[in-house]
Amino acid sequence: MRRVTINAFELPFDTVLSELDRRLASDWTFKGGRILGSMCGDPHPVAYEAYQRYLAANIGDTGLVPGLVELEEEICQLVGTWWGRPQVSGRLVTGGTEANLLALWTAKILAREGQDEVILPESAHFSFEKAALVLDLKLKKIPVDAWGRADVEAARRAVNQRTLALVAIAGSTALGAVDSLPDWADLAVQTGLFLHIDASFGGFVLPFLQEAGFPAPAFQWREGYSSVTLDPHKMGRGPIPSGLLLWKDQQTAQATALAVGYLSGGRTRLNTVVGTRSGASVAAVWAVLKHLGRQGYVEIVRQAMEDAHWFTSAVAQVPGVEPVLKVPDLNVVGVRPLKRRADAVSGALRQKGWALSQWTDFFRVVVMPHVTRELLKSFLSDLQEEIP
Ligand code: 0PR
Repeated sequence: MRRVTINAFELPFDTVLSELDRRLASDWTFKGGRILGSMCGDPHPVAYEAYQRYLAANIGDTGLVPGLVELEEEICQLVGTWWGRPQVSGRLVTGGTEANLLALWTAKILAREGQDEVILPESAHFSFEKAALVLDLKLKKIPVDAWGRADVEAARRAVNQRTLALVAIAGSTALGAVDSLPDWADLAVQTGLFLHIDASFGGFVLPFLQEAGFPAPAFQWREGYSSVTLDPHKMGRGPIPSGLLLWKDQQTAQATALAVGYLSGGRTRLNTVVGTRSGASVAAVWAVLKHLGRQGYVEIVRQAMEDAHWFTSAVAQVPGVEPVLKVPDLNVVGVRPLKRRADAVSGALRQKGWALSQWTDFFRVVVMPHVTRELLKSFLSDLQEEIP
């Protein structure tokens, strides 16, 4: 067993850091680039810097950090503007899981007695399973089409007296598929139901696609949207942890608020799941947004989409595999081996130094900024060797 000590001075500062480096040396990092299956990536250098500076700040104690509170508001307003609704209210949270939980919690508070079913696509992330367990809700899953997009008509048929909320996905976990958001918005308006959009992945891609020269599925905030999840720690180049929940307005955002009287700034209302929250994440996300600006994200998205399309066509040329979608909506590419099991192929590729994520009959390559064209070429040659 490893020896645990209570003597804080046992290892000198430098030694403990080099020991840390030694212990973690064989962990995978984004810097090496060979993590192909992750929706996270290396944060922008300005995020590293900002995060370190404000590591000790707790934005959960709002009275202590009015500056950070203002930055959080600016983050929400800026991202809301990119989504076509600057008047949103939002919170920077730990990621998509917490944001989705917070969204469904909001829906539950606003619901009538007896409403406890959430209608969502079968492509939804497993965070909704957790949210349903925590909030004691039932999930009603509807099928997706050949493009991985939810069948909104099936959702319409599934609505009944018990329906509490609708969830649509803008960038599915497996294939980056974007549901037909205008149809979901119409359904929400017609039924008066709470509609949450999970744009954890697509949130920092969709607003920039058109300018980057790619067809953009409709995403702009419409009447009917109640909340949207977007994760800076996925395509936003923010630090881990950073997720974002945007509510349509201040009133909706207040549904989960709890009055807390004893904190140093006086009586305040806190509407997040967690109490102590990372001020460093807020500072770092603000810094990345301000540094990259709209144009910076357009360039990131242009590169990622060019490489994703190039990779999709290249996979189509490799005998024995096929891209799951002929044209991906976003920079996520599913690769289906035709004669071997997907997990066997991804396992063999892992031996060659590539980290992938796999589903039953395909594996996923997420073309994050650290996944360069050179790297994809080298991956393809290993894939070709593996698929004779
Ligand atoms: N919604 C969608 C559509 C997601 O894809 C994810 C995570 C979430 C919500 C939950 O977000 P958090 O993980 O931030 O709570 N999707 C990634 C996935 O399952 C999570 C991930 C990221 C896994 C990086 C591994 C990894 O290396 O692929």
